Amino acid sequence: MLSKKLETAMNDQINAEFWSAYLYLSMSTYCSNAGLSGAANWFKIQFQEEQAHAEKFMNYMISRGNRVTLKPIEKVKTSWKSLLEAFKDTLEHEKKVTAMINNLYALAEKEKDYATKIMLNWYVNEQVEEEEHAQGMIDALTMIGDGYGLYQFDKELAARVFTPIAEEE
Ligand code: OFO
Repeated sequence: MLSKKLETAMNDQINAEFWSAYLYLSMSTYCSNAGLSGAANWFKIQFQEEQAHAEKFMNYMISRGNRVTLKPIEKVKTSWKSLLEAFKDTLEHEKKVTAMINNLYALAEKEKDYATKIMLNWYVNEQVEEEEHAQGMIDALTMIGDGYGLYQFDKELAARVFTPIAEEE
């Protein structure tokens, strides 16, 4: 069983993952309204991924005999000036999530909860990817600007598909 401190911190993390999901769903609807259907798809997949992150934590807590407590989800931003601004917000948000995961890891280490440390490795690696993807989008959008480049880039984002987290991970 996780300590009370870890249980509380993990419940906060579950809330943060659902907040992330809600943020990306909001970005998806913004993109749909802006005529960027590919980007809308990209953020919709991101929304699904964040829900999967929350569920992975929930399943872990239940397997350790802890109580999952779902808290209210705070409101999110609903409009952006451009797709570039949405991805800049994405990167800033993911940096905050990385810091939260690192804090969780440090707590697990302090409490000598080795199983939790091993489980958190997946999230540590995932955050490297999350930041890399957001930075990649910012770099691409800065390069292509608006107009035809953006039109083509949006088509590429339409190809993203959701991949569930593998059982053993
Ligand atoms: Fe769950 O990684 Fe983004 O927030």
